[in-house]
Amino acid sequence: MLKALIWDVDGTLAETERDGHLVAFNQAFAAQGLAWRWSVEHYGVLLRVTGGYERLLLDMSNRADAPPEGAEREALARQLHQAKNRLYAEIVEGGAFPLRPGVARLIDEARHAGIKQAIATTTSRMNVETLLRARLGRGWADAFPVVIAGEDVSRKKPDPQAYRLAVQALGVAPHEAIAIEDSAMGCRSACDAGVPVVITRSVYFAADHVAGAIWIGRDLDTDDDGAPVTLATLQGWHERTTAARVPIS
Ligand code: XBP
Ligand code: MG
Repeated sequence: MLKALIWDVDGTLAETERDGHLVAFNQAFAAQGLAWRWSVEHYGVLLRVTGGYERLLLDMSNRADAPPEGAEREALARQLHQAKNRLYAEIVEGGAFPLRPGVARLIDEARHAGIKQAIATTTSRMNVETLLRARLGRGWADAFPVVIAGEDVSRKKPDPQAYRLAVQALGVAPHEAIAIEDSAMGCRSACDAGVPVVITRSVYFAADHVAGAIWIGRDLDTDDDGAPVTLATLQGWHERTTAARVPIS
């Protein structure tokens, strides 16, 4: 039986990467007096590394004008990352982008049906809170009693730690939940924790090869037959998957 939904944030709830984090990174570079600018394409390459701080370090490792590897580089990355998150909050609060199709409806439906919900993300906690408060209103935390964010794990996705912590905090078995993700790395994280995964493809991972998901779609608005993806749809996919795993004696 489906008891919980565990939501990824970036790319899944909204197109936060292209329309939020990328814009904010470039604003942070400008505010710091740096001539660095990341294009939409370059950011797509950097997204292979999860975590904004880690992404900054990766980019700096390929720049001749970055501080040398070590304490100075790390301090600059930390400073830029904090500035980026402040600027990201301004962009989100300015209403620049909406939740993706079907997301608000499913969150609401699950909430009213008593299905537990959690967040499992590599992004920073303040980014989650800002986005959910801005898009769902002050009562957002009633729908999400469990939030596992980047600061809560020692190993970010694709490591399964975030999903392991989420199911533990929800008090459900991994197979009693569904993870909703947009990327192959997120899918691997949930799958390795034993949580069945539904993929709603985001702009950056539209053509990614994703292994192990129970459903892969363009968004959560409609299923393969053009019908709305409802809680009942998720329950049907979940039942089919878990039934298939029961050994026939
Ligand atoms: C996506 C990420 C994050 C964001 C930026 O997380 O990898 O790093 O790009 O957020 P998910 P931070 O898809 O798991 O939500 O700068 O706070 O890391
Ligand atoms: Mg994501």
